[in-house]
Amino acid sequence: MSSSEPGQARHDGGPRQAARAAAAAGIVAVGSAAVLGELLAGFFSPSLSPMTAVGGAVIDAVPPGVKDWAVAVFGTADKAALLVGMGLVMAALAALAGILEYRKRFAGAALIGVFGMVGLAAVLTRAQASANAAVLAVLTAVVAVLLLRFLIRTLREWETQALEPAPGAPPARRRFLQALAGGAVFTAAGGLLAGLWRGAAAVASEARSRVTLPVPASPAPAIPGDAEAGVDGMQPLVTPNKDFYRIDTALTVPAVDPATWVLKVTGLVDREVELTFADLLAKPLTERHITIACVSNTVGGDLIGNARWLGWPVRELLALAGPQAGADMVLSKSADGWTAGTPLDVLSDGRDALLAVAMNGEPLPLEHGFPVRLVVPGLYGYVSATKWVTELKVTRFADDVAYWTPRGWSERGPIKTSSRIDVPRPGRQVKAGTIMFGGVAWAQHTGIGRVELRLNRGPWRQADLAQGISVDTWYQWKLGVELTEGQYEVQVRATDLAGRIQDERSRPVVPDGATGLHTIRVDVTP
Ligand SMILES: Nc1nc2c(c(=O)[nH]1)N[C@H]1C(S)=C(S)[C@@H](COP(=O)(O)O)O[C@H]1N2
Ligand SMILES: [Mo]
Repeated sequence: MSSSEPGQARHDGGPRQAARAAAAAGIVAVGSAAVLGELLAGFFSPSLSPMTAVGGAVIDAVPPGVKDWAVAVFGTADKAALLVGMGLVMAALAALAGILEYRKRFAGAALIGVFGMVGLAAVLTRAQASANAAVLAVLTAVVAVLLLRFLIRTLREWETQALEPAPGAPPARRRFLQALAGGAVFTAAGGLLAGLWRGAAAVASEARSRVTLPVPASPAPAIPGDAEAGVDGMQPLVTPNKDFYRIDTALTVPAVDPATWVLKVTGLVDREVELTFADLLAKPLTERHITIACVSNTVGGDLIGNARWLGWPVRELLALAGPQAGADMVLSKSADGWTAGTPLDVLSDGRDALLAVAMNGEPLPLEHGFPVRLVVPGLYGYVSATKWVTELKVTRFADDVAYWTPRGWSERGPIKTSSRIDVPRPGRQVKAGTIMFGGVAWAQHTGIGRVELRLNRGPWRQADLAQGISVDTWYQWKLGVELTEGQYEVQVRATDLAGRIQDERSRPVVPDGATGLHTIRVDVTP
């Protein structure tokens, strides 16, 4: 083996421009990793983007004078200029990391590590900081280090082979150049794609930040003082937007510009109607707490959330259009082509089915359907809660089929009455004495009348049921039970305000929602 330091090989027939090759390796490694991070953020949620987090932190850290200067020079392109500037700084650091790694193993990796930590700090200080965003930032840095290590190792092999040509050995030169070219193409193509997404998402986010929500004509009734059961460790009665479950088929979050958004009412109607976002905001809006749930929510699962929605009642829009005799379904279409089929009578029967523009006092988050979505009390999301909605086609179940129907899910999807134990948390050990159980129960649009708990299949005991915000929301409940050491199986069941007990038979989520009793095991220690 040659004992020469890699750096000395430069003039001996190895890669002549070793430092330049190492710098290129650094740029390609960091570029590929950063683009991968942006593409993953594009797929899952724009709020995870490491570049956005770092850019946001830079904006927050920069003195106001510099900000004013940037706006004066770049105008509305100031964000784009910031991203380009960040790209240049990253490229320079990446080149340096490449050269350092080439001179001394792990030196470049260490530099990337340091900047990965800075990036992670930026992610964690953001208002939307989440564990997933932190994971993505760390993943990006790890991928950058691995790629850099691989490229520099191959570069060194190239040199070694140039010094001591080994017949039959795979030419490292070719491998290095191929990997470099492949990474460069990925960075360029992926970067372009991520840039286009980001551009569209930026337009939508900008527009979202400029929306002024009107004061509701019919405000949400105040939450009753005794709607919270007051048990430690329960989920909040109103789910914060950032914790709200998200389900959709959208590979990338549709970025809809409210300036060009229109909602069309078509099909079996006397008059087709078109509504702009401005038209919608000018209507007398209704604000209500409504708990929506996914048909894929398993018994005890968390694909359910309660929010305060602001919107225009769908029945008023339908009344403008005038549905014709024979129509029994409204096929709502999303900007991304997804569809839901909702019974016309549910949308007309007076319940608060809304064309919602806001969630918990904010314009809809992009992931939750900005600028406009449907929210229908009492129906699972897949047959009612169309996000990024663009059309309501009045039609008949016999003539039109919604997205999930041919995929094995029922045409109709009323939410099934169900209940859940949230406290004590599963697997948590509890001490003998009075143990506080707590959870939620829901029977949207009917309301909950009673919640009961049973231990080890004994008699049902009635829990303390908190007041619901309305019959369209979930209800919290609690029950303190005196327990001695031992193992307990605890089950909950709800009865709706019409006196119907929830279906106790265990059935899967397909085709129209799971049934059965949420059952937990509790270990009581002395
Ligand atoms: N455009 C569109 N809207 C959609 C869906 C979808 O896949 N695409 N999924 C629906 C389903 S199955 C559910 S449960 C709810 C979830 O709404 P959320 O993501 O705001 O919680 O959205 C509904 N609206
Ligand atoms: Mo769903």
